[in-house]
Amino acid sequence: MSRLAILGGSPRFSSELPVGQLYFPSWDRYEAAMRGIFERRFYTNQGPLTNALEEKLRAFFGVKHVIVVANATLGLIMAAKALNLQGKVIVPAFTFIASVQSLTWAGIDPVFCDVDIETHGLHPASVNRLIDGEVSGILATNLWGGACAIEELQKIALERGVKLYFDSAHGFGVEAFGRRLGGFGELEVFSFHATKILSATEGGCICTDDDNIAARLRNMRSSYGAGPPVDVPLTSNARMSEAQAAIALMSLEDFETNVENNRLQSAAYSRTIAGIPGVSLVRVDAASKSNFQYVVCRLDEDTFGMSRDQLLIALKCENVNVRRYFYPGVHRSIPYSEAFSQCNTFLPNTDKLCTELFQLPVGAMVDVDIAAAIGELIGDISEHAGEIRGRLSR
Ligand code: T4K
Repeated sequence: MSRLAILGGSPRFSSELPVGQLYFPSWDRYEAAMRGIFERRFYTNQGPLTNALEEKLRAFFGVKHVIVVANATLGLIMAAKALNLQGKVIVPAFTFIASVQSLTWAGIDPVFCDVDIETHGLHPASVNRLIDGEVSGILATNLWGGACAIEELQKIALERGVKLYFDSAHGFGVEAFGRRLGGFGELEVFSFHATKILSATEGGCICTDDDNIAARLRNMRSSYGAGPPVDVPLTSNARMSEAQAAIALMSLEDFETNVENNRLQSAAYSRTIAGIPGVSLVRVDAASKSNFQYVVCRLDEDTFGMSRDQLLIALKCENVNVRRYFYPGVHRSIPYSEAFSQCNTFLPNTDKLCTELFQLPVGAMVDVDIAAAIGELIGDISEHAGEIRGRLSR
């Protein structure tokens, strides 16, 4: 075993290994796609590639409408407006800040709700308790290539007369409760950011079976309105360009291969991490099929011998760029920590997950051997926990 970098050895990896899918098609395929755009002289505003992508995604998701957008953050803002949400919306604080900020941009107050410690999605009984006369909606998240308690949330939304929609930024291609994500609730929003399993470099889409919601979204997306005109409160520019759509189409062609690579890497992590005391891989059991987009680990500080953040420093020295999604909880982030200070005390599962979880490299920049080597590296670090703690406290 070579000496750990944090203790004076050389880094185990010569270049930085990132978290995130980072799919790049071959140069030949990219060049051919860009040539087509140049030949047609058509960059953006619902060109042939964007329309082809929407068509293919409609079939993929099995939904009536797919509206591709510039990124999921804009998709979430438009979703809140298209659903005519007012007053307050229930949302987890254990999420990427964009979920919550979409509400703020739409003029809605977020009501933070704790998450289930297993699914990391909204805890249904807590949601039910928080609904009052001012709550008009629930924004639930499907994280890590898994799913939240979708069916229970649907039941609550129906009984209590509020609108349910999903931030499925991590959920492309995931199957749960007998179908592919995309068709649950009023609508679902997906991210096609470069770090996601379906990449448009930047991008996203909104799925819905509701004709009116779809028409409102299409009119909002294009600044000047598009498709049959409907009344919308505001328009925006959330158009996806032809270049983004070209990458997304290639990424869609390679989707199953990329999922399989993720699955094999996840299995390699699972094998090598299994025997290390204090570290465990988070399972996404609520999904019958995952996209394995994230390899999420939980660390028990007492058993492992050092904190999650100390482990991250040791891994960074080895050129392994591990991330703490999500940290801090959104309720502890500006502007919410000030305006919603009362929330600081009663989201125990959120606070626990924010201190215990970390994401390991997975995707196109990683292979099975690298995943196994990172798993073994975590084992080496655990064996030297005392020495590393001493080094970090100097
Ligand atoms: N809802 C949820 C639950 C989300 O997680 C997100 C986004 C959204 C909504 C909003 O979706 P978008 O509006 O973004 O479509 C990343 C992504 O920017 C963000 O999309 C994602 N979630 C969030 C969880 O993570 P960072 O700040 O961690 O990314 P960054 O730039 O640090 O990149 C990660 C690693 O990859 C680094 O090591 C650098 C490397 N990298 C990254 C890019 C983009 C590269 O080597 N090349 C690249 O091109 O936010």
